[in-house]
Order: sequence, then structure tokens, then C-alpha cells
Amino acid sequence: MPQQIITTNAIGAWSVYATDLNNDGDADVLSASVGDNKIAAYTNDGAANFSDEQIVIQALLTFPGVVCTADVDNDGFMDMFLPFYPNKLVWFKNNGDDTFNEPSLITNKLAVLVWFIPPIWTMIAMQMWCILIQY
Ligand SMILES: [Ca+2]
Ligand SMILES: [Ca+2]
Repeated sequence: MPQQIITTNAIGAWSVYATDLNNDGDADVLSASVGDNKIAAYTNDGAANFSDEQIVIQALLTFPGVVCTADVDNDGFMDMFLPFYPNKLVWFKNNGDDTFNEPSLITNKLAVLVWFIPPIWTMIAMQMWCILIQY
């Protein structure tokens, strides 16, 4: 199967995450790109055609290297987790209609990670944490 380009606008896409954001049974895609400090969503129409990027957040980010999801408020829609470099972990409520709420702070105590280990290892640690919260 030839490759299908979802977007060419995620500059420096560091993390890509597939999950069903709108509960239509088709896997959608989230991208975290460090070149343009952006989190974007792309919804899948079920025939592997993806929407144009829907920017979840951009202006406030620095080096968004990890994105992942879990249903934080148990409403049936996968919410999004994101570490805010250098020290915050936030989540965005998924409204289920291709929009997300403003970020809600989970903790601002991540600085200990960043001060003692390089950013790349912080991102790897966050990625592992993202995997762990799925289970
Ligand atoms: Ca979907
Ligand atoms: Ca939810």
C-alpha cells in the first residue's frame, strides 16, 4: 500500500499518537511537533482519509515532544495528556466534537525531571509514563 500523507504541516513531528477521538470507530491521529510547537488532530473519515489539521494548541508550547491520551473524566471520549516543558503536566478535555478544552494542570512538579536529566530523556520518561497510564 503506498504511503498516504496526512500532513506536511507538522514541522519536526516528534510524537504521533493514534486513537479514536470522536468515537466513530475509526482511529484518528494526534501529532506533537517540536519545529512549530504545535499539537494537532486529524480525524479519519473511515476510508483512511484524514481531515486538515485541527490545531489543539500552539502558542503556549515549548518543545512538545510527547502527546498521549486516556479518558480522564470517564465520559467515553479520550482526553489528551501533554507535558509542558519544562515543568508542567496538563490534560485537555476532549469534547467529542473535534474540539478540546483549555489545558487543566495536573502537576507543576516535573522540574525535577528536567533539571537532572537532558530533555531527550525527559521526553522518553514522559513517553513511558504515557504508555503506563494506558493500563
Ligand atoms: Ca474517529
Ligand atoms: Ca474524557
